[in-house]
Amino acid sequence: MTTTQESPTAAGSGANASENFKASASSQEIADTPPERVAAIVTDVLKGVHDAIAKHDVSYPEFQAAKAWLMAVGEGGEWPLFMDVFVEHAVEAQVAASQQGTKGSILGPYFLPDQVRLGSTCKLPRRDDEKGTPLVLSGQVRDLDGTPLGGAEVDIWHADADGYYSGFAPHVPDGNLRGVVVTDDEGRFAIETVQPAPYQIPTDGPTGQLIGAAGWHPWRPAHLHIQVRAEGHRPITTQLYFAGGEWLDSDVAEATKPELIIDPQDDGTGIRRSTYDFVLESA
Ligand code: MBD
Ligand code: FE
Repeated sequence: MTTTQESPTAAGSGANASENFKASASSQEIADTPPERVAAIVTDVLKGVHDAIAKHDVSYPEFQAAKAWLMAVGEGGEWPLFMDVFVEHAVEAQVAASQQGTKGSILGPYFLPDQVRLGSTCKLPRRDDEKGTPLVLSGQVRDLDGTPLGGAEVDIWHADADGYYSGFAPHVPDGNLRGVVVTDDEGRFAIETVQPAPYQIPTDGPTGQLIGAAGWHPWRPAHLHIQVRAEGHRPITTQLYFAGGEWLDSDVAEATKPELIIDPQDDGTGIRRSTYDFVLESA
């Protein structure tokens, strides 16, 4: 078979993010939702399911196929992947409605806490033979009123030039292309890394099988994940995308926003450079 890029296996690309989610669940905010609200939300979710069954005259074999698929998602550890690809953008839109400053985007399943802390001008950890076009992202973190935020944390993680994430794809060393960059006194940072590739949902796992069965495509455009944190300020979780990049207009996770597209330019030495400033709201 000749394809420009091999389809990643679910295990190889790290679709199984369940263990990471469970391990980080203590640091994540898990709601203690009152019964009336649980009832109200779940009633509407179930009504959506019941309505779809009636509308499409769903058969018993289709109902059993759905159960088998749901079991496979759990057994394959793909609930974080499925939820973040197909549901998280709707939650993020609710949060975004009340957040000023830099636009947010979804966290996704591949964030890892406690990565190496780096100075304001830095190079992300990478392999000696790391593939990919050099990329430098620089900018400033500021308050809504323009005050530079020194000592802010720019937590960045992204896929490599083949679309794989460290910590999830077994062949990529831990910590690769991840770091917590601390801004200087003027809130500035300059991060050297490599251009990531688009991300393909693994086609052999249940999420990929659903995508195939529905005739959709399994791609996210190339992106950098970034979470910016500063004392006394509301953190922002976002992603940056690349102008002209493939899948920008049809992200399977529906997580792109026009304000989050950068357009790095070659500086004449083969390094692509872009600036992006992050603006945080006071907490
Ligand atoms: C990703 O890399 C990602 O960012 C999201 C949101 C879902 C799946 C893979
Ligand atoms: Fe991602």
